[in-house]
Amino acid sequence: MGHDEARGGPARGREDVTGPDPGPGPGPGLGTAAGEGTAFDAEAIEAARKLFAGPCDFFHAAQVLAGLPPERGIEIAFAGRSNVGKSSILNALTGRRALARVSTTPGRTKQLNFFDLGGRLVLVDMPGYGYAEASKSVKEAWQGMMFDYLRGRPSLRRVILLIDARVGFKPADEAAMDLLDKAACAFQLVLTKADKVKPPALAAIAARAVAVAREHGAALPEVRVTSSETGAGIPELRAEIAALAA
Ligand SMILES: Nc1nc2c(ncn2[C@@H]2O[C@H](COP(=O)(O)OP(=O)(O)O)[C@@H](O)[C@H]2O)c(=O)[nH]1
Ligand SMILES: [Mg+2]
Repeated sequence: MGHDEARGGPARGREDVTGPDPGPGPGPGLGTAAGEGTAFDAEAIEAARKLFAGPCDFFHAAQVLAGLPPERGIEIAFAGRSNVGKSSILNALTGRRALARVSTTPGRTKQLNFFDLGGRLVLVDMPGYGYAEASKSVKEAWQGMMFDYLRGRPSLRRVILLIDARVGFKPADEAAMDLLDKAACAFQLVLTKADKVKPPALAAIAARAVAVAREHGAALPEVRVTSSETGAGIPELRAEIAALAA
């Protein structure tokens, strides 16, 4: 379908329009938590559902330094602390279990795992970070590996940075966001496990996330609030990602 140029985006890392149609206004409900939330019409939601319900095939695993696959299309990477709910949200987005199972295969958890979504997008499952007990050298190795990927990958259009709504921001998340800034790699904060947090606390962490996003040059202003358990926010996140597809 369309080429990159058709999207009119300048250098990656600074796009800020996330949906095809701003719609009548940001719904205040679950799913969006930003001053300028993007609403998606039913058509966009349905097109995204179809895209994510179609084939999604694992095709490559990389220890970054050892070799990334040739670029084959727009990449969207998922990152976050271990246990943030990354496997769960990948399953929720694609409506299947196989995708995340590949990524939990022993030996693959420290790799970048690449999935082809219908020939139109590449989803990249990044290794989890931030084990409290990890040594400094392990943390540095992880950062080096992540940074190598983030800064040298023109097809990487966006990183979805997951934050556990119950836990909030940890130093490892700050470090990850600093890396993303340094790599000029556009990222979006997405809160996970919204079902585990009562509405007032959820509103507070969402507001905090919007404030954090403002502090980071590479962060998109809009924050999404999701639950892989209830499906809240998932169709909207799908639509947002699908809007980047070729
Ligand atoms: N209640 C609830 N639990 C979740 C949600 N997403 C993930 N979890 C749980 O959080 C734990 C870690 O999830 P997982 O997807 O394996 O995290 P990963 O380490 O980031 O891949 C598991 O026990 C999941 O069942 C969610 O949206 N709601
Ligand atoms: Mg996982």
